[in-house]
Amino acid sequence: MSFFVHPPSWQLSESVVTSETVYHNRRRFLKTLIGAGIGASLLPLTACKSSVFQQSELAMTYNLPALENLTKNPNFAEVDRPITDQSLASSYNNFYEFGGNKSIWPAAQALPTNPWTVEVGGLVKNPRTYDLDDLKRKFPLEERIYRFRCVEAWSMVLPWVGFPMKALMAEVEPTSAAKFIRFTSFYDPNITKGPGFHLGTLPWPYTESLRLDEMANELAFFALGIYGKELPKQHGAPIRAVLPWKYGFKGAKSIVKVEFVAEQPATYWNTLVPSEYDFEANVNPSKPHPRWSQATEKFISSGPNLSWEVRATLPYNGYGIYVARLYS
Ligand SMILES: Nc1nc2c(c(=O)[nH]1)N[C@H]1C(S)=C(S)[C@@H](COP(=O)(O)O)O[C@H]1N2
Ligand SMILES: [Mo]
Repeated sequence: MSFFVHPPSWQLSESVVTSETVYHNRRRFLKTLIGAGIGASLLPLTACKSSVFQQSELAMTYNLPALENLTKNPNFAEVDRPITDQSLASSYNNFYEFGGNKSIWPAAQALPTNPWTVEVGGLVKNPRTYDLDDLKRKFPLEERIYRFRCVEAWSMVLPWVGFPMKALMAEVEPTSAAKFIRFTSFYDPNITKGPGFHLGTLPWPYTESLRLDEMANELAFFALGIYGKELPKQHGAPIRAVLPWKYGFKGAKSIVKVEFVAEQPATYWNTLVPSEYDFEANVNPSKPHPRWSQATEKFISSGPNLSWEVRATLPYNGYGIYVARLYS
């Protein structure tokens, strides 16, 4: 049994990966991805459970300041399964800027998060650039316990802290021309050195997008924290998107820019492999990924030893009452 990883390295089309000037880098890239690919993704965690040193290093990455004045949103106070242990959630991540496997948490510590600004603009009446203090002052923080489902068919339950995206919309007031929102993740090729960074041909920076009516939905959330504290870097500090009815890749990490636009923008995974990562990406048990079924998922809950329970995948990841009407 194995988890699947997104970059179908051997399937990346030639046009994406080939450039004569980067021939050697390309070979290194493919080696990295294949080495980290299907079947091997469990190894790093099992290896790290035996190391007390690594566990304490890991715990330091989430020993962060608590977020103050947060309320627990009673509508999202629990789900039908336990919250995933933080030691697992913070050591089993996808953050390709820092590497092509699940064990990017040490590499991700290179992410510079202070100072940080988020530029919000495009088709809005009130464009604004927020720093983190502005965001915390402006938007009351709440905790929401959400199911989290990766397109690779593993899942967790995570206690996010943040604010609903619709609160930001109300602040900046999109114009009637705005139809989509685009999120852009932090990008600095000298720092984010994951697979493919040396290949100018991959569609960095990581971008994702929603329709405006999806963004206005109750569920769409910006997280500034998790487990009551600031976000660890591996989770996409200091601010990332959380969209629990969609596959995890829609939730861009370490957001530096939020733009309101008229046309559906290109996004990272959809540009790389459109047949595997569609724009909508709603969790759907009856729509298989081209390379695996989505009917069940591997729910990862308790650590530090990696183990999982096989569960049926829920349509819209269990959030149909909030969002199904957006797609009728
Ligand atoms: N910038 C950026 N955002 C990203 C990714 C990424 O590689 N880069 N991976 C996505 C994927 S595939 C998933 S499943 C989630 C993982 O979030 P987590 O590591 O906090 O659980 O982040 C998403 N956001
Ligand atoms: Mo994912």
